[in-house]
Amino acid sequence: MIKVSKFLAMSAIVASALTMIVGCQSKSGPKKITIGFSQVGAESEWRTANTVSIKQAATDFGINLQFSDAMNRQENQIKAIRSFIAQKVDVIAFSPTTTSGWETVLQEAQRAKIPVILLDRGVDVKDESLYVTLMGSDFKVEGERAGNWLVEYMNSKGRGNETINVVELQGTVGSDPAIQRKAGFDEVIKKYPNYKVIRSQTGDFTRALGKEVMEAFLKAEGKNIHVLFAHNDDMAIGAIQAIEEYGLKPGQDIIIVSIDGVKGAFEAMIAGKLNCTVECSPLLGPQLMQAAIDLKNGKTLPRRVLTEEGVFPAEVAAKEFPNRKY
Ligand code: GZL
Repeated sequence: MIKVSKFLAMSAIVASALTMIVGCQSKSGPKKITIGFSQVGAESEWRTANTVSIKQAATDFGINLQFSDAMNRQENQIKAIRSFIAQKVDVIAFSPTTTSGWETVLQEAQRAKIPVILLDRGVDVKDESLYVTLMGSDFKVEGERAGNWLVEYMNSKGRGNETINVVELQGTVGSDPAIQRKAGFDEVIKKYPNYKVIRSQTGDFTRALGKEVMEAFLKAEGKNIHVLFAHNDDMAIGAIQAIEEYGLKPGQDIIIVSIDGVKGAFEAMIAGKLNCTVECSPLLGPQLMQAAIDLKNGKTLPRRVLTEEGVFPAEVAAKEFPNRKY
């Protein structure tokens, strides 16, 4: 015979368990997936468009997004990832500021059994099980495309055998795109002994620093500069201002090729101040959200999800501009 007090205690336990189960289901259906995302910062038009894509996709897919802006500092990203672990989010995703220094915090995420998705940029880790997938562009191919476009363009202008002095505005030091874009561009032009990178320095992917470094290049080299290769459009746009203030014509006296394909680049090409932009799409939000849902449904993700991209020379800029989504 169960005593009344014991029966009441057991029913209280059952009732609270049922409340918890019902609570987990919540009133509006199954529990929402929560993604913790650490963004690099807001350094460029590309990055802004990438953030918009991620936030909009979270809304469209019904995902609870915990978004953190690292202001271009790795230590802020590490702090954010630790906070996502403490919050027990379902998935951690981030675009790493730089390629190195991630093992410790990614091991903490692995121990917490939280899957990690790399969006946009990659990392250098020995243990590749520390992340589930890398979704984004092939930056080395982008660098090769910039180099190949330049060689073909100069040949088309009858300048293929001239001495071609190139100045290079590199992206953020140690970042995946800066390392890979430089490698891809160098691989192409090393086949042509008349092409030489005479100055190369980081502009940190920003317009302001791109302008400042281009001013220094012009001061040192002046009309000895034939070409500017910028790792992103924002630095190219900053450099265009420096070239004009120096008294030269960007796009004519100095041929300019850059990467990203943002609206500002198309406007500069239509104005005749930029000669080519190599596309690098920031519109990665929907595929990130779908990947998180697939992970939670137990699906296996491919280790690498590449973005299909094109090359846009100035000749097509006006026609293409209305189609641009970022
Ligand atoms: C590339 C991305 C780069 C862009 C820059 O995928 O990581 O960072 O090229 C941005 O504009 O700052």
